[in-house]
Amino acid sequence: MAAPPATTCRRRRTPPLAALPPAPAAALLRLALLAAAVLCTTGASAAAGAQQLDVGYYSKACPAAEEIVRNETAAALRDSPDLAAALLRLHYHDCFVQGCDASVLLDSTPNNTAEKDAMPNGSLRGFDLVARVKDQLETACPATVSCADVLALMARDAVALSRGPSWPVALGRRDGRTSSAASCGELPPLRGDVNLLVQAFAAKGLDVKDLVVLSGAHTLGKAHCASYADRLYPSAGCSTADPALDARYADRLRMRCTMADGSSNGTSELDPGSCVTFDTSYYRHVARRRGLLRSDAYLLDHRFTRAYVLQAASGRYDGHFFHDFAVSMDKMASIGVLTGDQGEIRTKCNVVN
Ligand code: HEM
Ligand SMILES: *[C@@H]1O[C@H](CO)[C@@H](O)[C@H](O)[C@H]1NC(C)=O
Ligand SMILES: *[C@@H]1O[C@H](CO)[C@@H](O)[C@H](O)[C@H]1NC(C)=O
Ligand SMILES: *[C@@H]1O[C@H](CO)[C@@H](O)[C@H](O)[C@H]1NC(C)=O
Ligand SMILES: CC(=O)N[C@H]1CO[C@H](CO)[C@@H](O)[C@@H]1O
Repeated sequence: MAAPPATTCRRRRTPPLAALPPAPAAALLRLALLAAAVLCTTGASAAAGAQQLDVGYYSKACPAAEEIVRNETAAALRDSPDLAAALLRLHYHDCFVQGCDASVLLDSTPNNTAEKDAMPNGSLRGFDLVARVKDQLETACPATVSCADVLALMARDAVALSRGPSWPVALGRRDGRTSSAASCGELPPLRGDVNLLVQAFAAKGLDVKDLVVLSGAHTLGKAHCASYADRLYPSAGCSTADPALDARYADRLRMRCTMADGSSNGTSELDPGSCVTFDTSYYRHVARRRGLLRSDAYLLDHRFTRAYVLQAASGRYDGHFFHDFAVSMDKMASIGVLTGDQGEIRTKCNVVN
């Protein structure tokens, strides 16, 4: 019998099979995106009513902002590379629930249950690291850099530091003053079908390509048993284990996830063997019906997403995926942002001013 999937994310010393894109491609991509961003921002007009995000937003008020974020994030990931996944997921949850306004970071109050305490969204991690980075920014430039921008920058840096692409992040988001557990219903459903995923993304202005590309974020990190146990055991609505899951892989997962109700504490890597490296091996697992979550498996059920998965799984399109990911992240990072005199710049990310 095969060994159960590893519980800990180990950093790979050698590039995964057929994965790493040629470094020049990544460098070129950075240049091209940067050039595009510079063109766009110099062309942006301040005359328009709603203010735009801007790559150079802190260049005068806090020129060291990006370097501070990057340095702190790099130092943290050297000790705990698996925090990269946590940072990427925080930004995703922030943007899908009530816009990228750092509402995901707010604590509950006696009167209000915040997003972070919604179950079962409760496995979000990385709050302490975000708070440390924000403290450094407050020392350098008090009351200047929003928590929502910190999340966007840390997500980008987390991907880049995990050997993924990098891209310029447009800045100038402001922080919201509310956070509600109930709003977590805006997140794409874990169970349903691919059309529900497509709809959840469309509701945020993201298309089916963004869905399959951003799902590639599951190249990093782990999931708790509760998130996939219902695929392994016959359950209420279902008389067999999920037929969309490779049977031998399911056998291995059951060794870590022994309780049909998902109560075992085990976790499994979303991209086994490469869960701290940002690469296309996630798509190889999905293509072989070894996507861990139902939402990963659903990507094979739609003409476009299936074609994209199979193409990315071939290992010959890593540069394309990196480029696509940067583009889709930029779209996601502008969902429902507050700008201008909306919201506030929080001094502590977990409480409103
Ligand atoms: C398509 C809809 C999506 C669904 C249904 C979904 C669902 C989930 C679930 C259930 C987990 C495991 C949580 C746990 O058990 O601890 C997870 C983990 C994760 N998700 Fe997603 N997700 C989706 C899209 C995304 C997107 C768009 C991103 C980022 C761009 C993302 C980034 C991550 C990361 C990095 C992890 C690992 C977290 C960690 O290791 O702490 N996900 N996701
Ligand atoms: C970031 O780290 C580099 C290299 O260690 C260092 O030279 C630089 O001063 C740091 N920047 C900030 C703003 O801390
Ligand atoms: C809770 O609600 C009451 C009444 O609406 C309000 O006076 C109080 O300030 C609130 N407390 C907090 C911590 O928000
Ligand atoms: C799972 O973790 C919780 C909290 O850490 C602990 O109380 C519980 O005993 C653990 N359950 C098992 C089966 O190990
Ligand atoms: C992805 C996920 O688990 N979302 C849940 C977060 O919490 C809300 C409110 O409890 C649920 O409605 C979501 O399904």
